[in-house]
Amino acid sequence: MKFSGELPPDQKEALAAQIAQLDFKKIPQWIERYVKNEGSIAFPDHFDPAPSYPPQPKTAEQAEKYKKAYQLGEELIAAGKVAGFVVAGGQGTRLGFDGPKGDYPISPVKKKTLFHLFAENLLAASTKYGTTIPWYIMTSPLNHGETIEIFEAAGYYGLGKENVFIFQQGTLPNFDFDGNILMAAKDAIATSPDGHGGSLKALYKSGAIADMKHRGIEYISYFQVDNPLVRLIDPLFIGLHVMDKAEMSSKALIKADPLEKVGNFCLVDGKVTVIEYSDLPDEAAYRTNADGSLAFELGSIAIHLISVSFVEKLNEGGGFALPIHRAVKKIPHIDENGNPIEPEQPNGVKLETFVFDALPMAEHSVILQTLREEEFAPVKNATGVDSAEVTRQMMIDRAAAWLEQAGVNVPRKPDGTPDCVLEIAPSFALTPEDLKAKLDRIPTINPGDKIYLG
Ligand code: UD2
Repeated sequence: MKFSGELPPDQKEALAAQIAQLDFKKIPQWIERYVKNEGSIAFPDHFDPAPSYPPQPKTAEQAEKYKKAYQLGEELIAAGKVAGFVVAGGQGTRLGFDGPKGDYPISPVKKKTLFHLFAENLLAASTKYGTTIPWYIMTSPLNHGETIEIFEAAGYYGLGKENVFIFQQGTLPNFDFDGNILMAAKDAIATSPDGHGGSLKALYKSGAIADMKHRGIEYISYFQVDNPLVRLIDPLFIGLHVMDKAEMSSKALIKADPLEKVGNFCLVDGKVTVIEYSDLPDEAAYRTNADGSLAFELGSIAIHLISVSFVEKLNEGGGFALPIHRAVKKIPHIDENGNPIEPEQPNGVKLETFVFDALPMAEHSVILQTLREEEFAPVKNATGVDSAEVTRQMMIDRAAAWLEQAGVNVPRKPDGTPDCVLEIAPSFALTPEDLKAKLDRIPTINPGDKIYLG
């Protein structure tokens, strides 16, 4: 407030409004616990591996359940009870891409953006099931305006503006290590998005939940903006979630190695809980079962199904708060004389919440395993692991596998990778089964070909 005397009335007002948003009840505790100290989440005394459904049924009984679940899922989709929801408020710093990550061109042949692919996916599922699947998009002050511009320019990718609901998540103030709130400018507090956990509040506060209820939506298909392989609308997942009366469910992968940087699905006091890779003790990470598999083998890939009633229950019940996680960061700010500082070393703490921390608040929760090559290829880094190059190759690999399952010959190099560039548009096929129905439209694929099926 030191500079407020120098500010013109409108800026003074804007600053006052920002200050009024601060949670003065909680801030002193946060400063003590997470800013001045490293105090992380209370770690459970005892935790076990969480049970899950395998990608394919293992017994006749399970096969029967999967069949029923799939049918139920399809009925619920067709009845218009399912919406898509992407969290896209992150900064995407690691990718080094200037703009909202959803605008990153990713598809192997047509270079369609992530947003474009998700939109096509929802449009194709809407057509397949004879319904309208609306899309909810969470942004943050870092990218809200740009995201709207992208959707406007793209004509909402054919979904219809009325079926796309874009809203902003909340923010939390940034602190220096002494617990002072940093100022971004004389008229603005330094803040950052409150993490993807903020979605559970923002869905409610923004009116998205009210909009869903108005449309008759009961289930929210939650996914991250960085994963173009995600099966956005999955009848089996939806059906299992509903049959098991779950409130919030998750998809999981068998981890590639004990220390893979994904959250671990555990059971704490009978509740599904995600323990971050950085918090899982090495002993647990490396523990194996009698058959040699990892005891804690299920990694979280941030794909969830969330019941609308669960989000309502959390928000209406009062007292709903997710645990706070701290991140030490370089935070640009102004100093006490108003001079801008661009720190070269981490100089403060940002706070955020994670959506999976809501899992233990759910009465019931289902975990469905999926396969990495089918459903998980996040674009996170400019090069190397989880880079766009790796994601594109995984998109080609999955297309090749689907084509081969449909009986199409795909040329392969001596090392087994496809000797062609392939892209299957969601409008052409959402599943390998969809491809089988379109064999007459698939050309012969020769080595070196670039094939787009759309
Ligand atoms: C997340 C998970 C990790 C694993 C991985 C899969 C955490 C802490 N870890 O890792 O366990 O599942 O994803 O890819 O979540 N976002 C917002 N608002 C925010 C912050 C993030 O919308 O304030 C969105 C962001 O746009 C992105 C998603 O959340 O779609 C994940 O964010 P991230 O890239 O920071 O997550 P990451 O890679 O740390």
